Amino acid sequence: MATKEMKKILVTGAVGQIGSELTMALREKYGADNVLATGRKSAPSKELLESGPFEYIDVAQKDTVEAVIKKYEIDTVYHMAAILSAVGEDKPWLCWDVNMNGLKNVLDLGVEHELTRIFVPSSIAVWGAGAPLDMTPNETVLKPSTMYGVTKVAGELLADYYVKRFGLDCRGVRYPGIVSHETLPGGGTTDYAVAIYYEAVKQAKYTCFVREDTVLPMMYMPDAIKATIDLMEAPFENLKHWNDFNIAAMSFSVGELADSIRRVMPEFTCEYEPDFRQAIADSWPNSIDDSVARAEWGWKPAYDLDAMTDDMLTALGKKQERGLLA
Ligand code: AKB
Repeated sequence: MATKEMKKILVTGAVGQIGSELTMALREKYGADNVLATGRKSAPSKELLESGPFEYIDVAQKDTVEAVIKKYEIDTVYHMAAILSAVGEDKPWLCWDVNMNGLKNVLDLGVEHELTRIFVPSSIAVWGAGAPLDMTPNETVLKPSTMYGVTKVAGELLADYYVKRFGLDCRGVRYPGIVSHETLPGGGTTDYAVAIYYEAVKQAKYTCFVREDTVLPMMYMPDAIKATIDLMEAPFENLKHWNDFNIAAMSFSVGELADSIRRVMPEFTCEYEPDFRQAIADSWPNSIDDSVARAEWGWKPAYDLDAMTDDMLTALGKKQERGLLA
């Protein structure tokens, strides 16, 4: 029987880039049987499937989410299911449906089932025209140009509203681009910062879809997982913000990223063929000020660019040796 102390966790979007590694970290921390991984369509990895429970749900269909909340006596949700920026421009109404109606369903179920806590992720996509590009502060103009950004601003405001109006405990961070080697990202603008490592290991060359001088805030997955769990563990009374924490780790241009790879692989070459994602990248900040997260719940990243590059190339090199890089 689940108690308030014994967390029973639901991860939506558990097959995705962050969700898949977050699920494994949560299973390690809270016990595999206490962490339900869910996805909509994509097949889960063998690791995800064999290490604990898995169910298919569609966050935009409230009854499918409610069914697993009841079945597994869920008290905590990490709501990672989302359509990202590039796919969101191709399918804006799907993006609205999944990101907004999906979030509202989860928040409503949080109130109806008196859930203990919900994680509501946001993104650097909340910014657009009028926000400072360098060291963008927590509090500033939020005028995104993408549908993804619109849903992330509205999502932050909606979740804050549920805290104030219904006393629901929800929290979230504004993720920068996340770099990782377990699960590929799908449909984001910052995906180039992952693809470049895969292509470096596979063929020592990469054609990037944004310009060489494009600078964006980025973070290595272990730091993203730590930020997520640390914020969820923070005492509520310490928080003055809830769903809109800036978190930063590093900022670099694609040229600097390629140089970091060349430190280890001098033969690596990178070419540039910018597409529609350049305009999205240009609308986002170069770097962000995360002093609010540092002050309220002790956020501090561990990885910089070269430490991340060393780890990524080692991990992907091992995958290559085992024939796991297609
Ligand atoms: C995207 O590029 O859409 C995401 C994000 C920054 O939220 N990675």
